[in-house]
Amino acid sequence: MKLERYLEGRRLDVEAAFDKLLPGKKVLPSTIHEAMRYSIFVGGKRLRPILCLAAAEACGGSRNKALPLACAVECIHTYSLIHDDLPCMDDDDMRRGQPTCHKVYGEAVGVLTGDALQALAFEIAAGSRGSRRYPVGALVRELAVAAGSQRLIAGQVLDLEGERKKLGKAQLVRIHKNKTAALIAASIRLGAMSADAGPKALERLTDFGEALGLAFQVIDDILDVTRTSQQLGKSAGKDLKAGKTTYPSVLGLEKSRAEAGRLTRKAHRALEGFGKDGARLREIAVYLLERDY
Ligand code: GRG
Repeated sequence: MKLERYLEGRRLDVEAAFDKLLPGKKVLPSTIHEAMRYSIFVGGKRLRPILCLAAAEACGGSRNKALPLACAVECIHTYSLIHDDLPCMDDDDMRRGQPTCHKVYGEAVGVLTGDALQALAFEIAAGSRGSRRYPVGALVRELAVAAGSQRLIAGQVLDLEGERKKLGKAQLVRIHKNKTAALIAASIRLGAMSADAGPKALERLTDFGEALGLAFQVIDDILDVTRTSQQLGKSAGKDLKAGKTTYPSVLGLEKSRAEAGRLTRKAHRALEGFGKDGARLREIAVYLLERDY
């Protein structure tokens, strides 16, 4: 199957699952459930859930079994975007091509929508099926660690503290390993864990996820300076305005592109032991390297 069709098919699977997992719009209090549905369904590439499903397949597992975990990761991601867009953080009006959650529902409901999606992520993960090596508690823990104060939140704190300071490449990498790569790697690991991946396969996929996550962020930084807000569906040129150190500001555009290529090759090398089973993940890495939104 062509990659575009695969991505579209998996996106639809994830969205159909969400329709069942999210409380209905009319469930009281309806404001919060409407805002949760708005934020999930407004758009998004569904990269993390798709990677979770593709990793399960690469390990010989079933997509259906991994689907709740894929949705749980997307809940954490969407909550982080909602909170990141709040006036006390990056203060943004546009996300996924539409007004941000707090612009539509107000700041207080924006905070609560993020909170509710985070709680829902754990509810969904707790209701998923574990495998022989990884009982459901291990899956919930995996998600909690990736979303917690030493990974996703750590990245956000370091990012905020780094504003208007000149950071070096090592500090930049530290931010993005936590802010971006940790959740991407966890998405992949969760898919593999649901498929009962052996320790070696899980280690390889962790290396793949970490390299891919960093490559994804380098490209994100490049697009922030080379694309318009309309093309991105979020405010472009934002990093510069916020006084943030980025890959292009440290390395320049040319070297940043080379860095993204280097990281993608590193991700590919991690997949070598998978042979044909790793083909989809390999293809997704190339697609992300070449993306223009
Ligand atoms: C506020 C707890 C908290 C964390 C914030 C994820 C994050 C940390 C902030 C969001 C802003 C940002 C630029 C994060 C880096 C990760 C990233 C590139 C997110 C955008 O992910 P995409 O492009 O978004 O996959 P879609 O909308 O396609 O899902």
